[in-house]
This record gives sequence, structure tokens and C-alpha cells, in this order.
Amino acid sequence: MIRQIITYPDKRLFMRSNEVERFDKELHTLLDDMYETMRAKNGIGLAAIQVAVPLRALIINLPDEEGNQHKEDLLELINPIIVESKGTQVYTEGCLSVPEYYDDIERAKWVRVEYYDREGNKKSLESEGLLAVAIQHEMDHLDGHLFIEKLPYLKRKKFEKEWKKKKKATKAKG
Ligand code: Y12
Ligand code: CO
Repeated sequence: MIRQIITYPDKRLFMRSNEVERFDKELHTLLDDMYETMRAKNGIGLAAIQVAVPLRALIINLPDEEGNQHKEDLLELINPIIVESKGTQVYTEGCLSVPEYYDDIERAKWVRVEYYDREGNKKSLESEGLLAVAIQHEMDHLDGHLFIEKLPYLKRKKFEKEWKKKKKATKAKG
């Protein structure tokens, strides 16, 4: 089932999500719905809070060299923790909860993450480049942070001004 994505400035996006305690059917349905919702909206990553569920669960489905996404490549990370990180990189990020805004964000170049899969098995993953960016972006959602919070002061102000202008314009349209 495709769920509704909550968008900035919804206050739920700024709250810390809770640990997953039960690896049950309800969690599996949530993860399946998150996948369907992410694909329907052309996303490559989604955290549970973006569909209004405050649980520490996220999915990532990066495209291949041709830009195609394959379900076999889907990553599901439950209760993830970054245990090691190295270096820095800058990538132009976007977020389904902040539609139509993209900007350059600096993050670690390489991260090692420990997490659980949907069955509750403990896993570890090393990543760099785009996957490392996606993991850090989605993990920020679990702690109630959006990528726009990483913008320098003036860029953030510009974003907020443009956002208000856009909101006014869509309201006027009806
Ligand atoms: C690198 C950078 C950011 C991430 C986090 C995951 N971000 C996304 O999946 C963003 C998706 C996105 C898709 C959009 O397209 C549609 O909505 C159709 C989009 O465009 C508009 O809002 C118009 C914006 C963002 C991982 C790795
Ligand atoms: Co996001």
C-alpha cells in the first residue's frame, strides 16, 4: 500500500524515532509499504518517519549505472548504528519530505554501520560514495534531522523564504 509522505515543516520530522522491538508482520508490512511508496515517488531512500511511523527503520534502493532500480538491491536497515566513519565528501541531496529542493551537503566518505534485518538478524555493512551518503541521510531522519539543517545560515534562510513563497503560491491556486 502506498502511504502518504509527510513533508517539511511537519514537526514529526524533527522527533527522534523509537527502536524497533518486534520483528513481526507489522514491521514487514511497514517495510513493504515504504518500498512501494518510495518507488511510486521516484525515491532512492526512505525512513519510516517519512510515512509518519516513528520507528528506527529505513530503506535504500540505489539505481545501477543505467539508472534502473532493482528490488534485489534493496537494503532494509533496522536500528542502525554508525560504528566507524572516515573522510568527507560533498553530494547534492534531495529528500521526498522536502520536495523540489536540492543542495550540496558534506558528509563522511566512508561509514561502517551495524543494523538488524527484517527478521532480527544482526548485520554489518561497509559503504562509501552514494551509499554512504544515503545511509547518513536516512539515519539523520531517525534522529529527527533533515538535510536542510546542515545548510549554512544564509542558504537556510533563503530556503525558508522560498518555501513560504511556494506555499503561498500553491494556496492561492487552491
Ligand atoms: C543521496 C542523496 C539523498 C538521498 C536520500 C533519498 N532521497 C530521495 O530519495 C529523494 C527523492 C526525490 C525524488 C523526487 O522526485 C519526485 O518526487 C517525483 C523529487 O522531486 C520533487 O520533489 C519534484 C525530490 C526528491 C540518498 C542519496
Ligand atoms: Co530524506
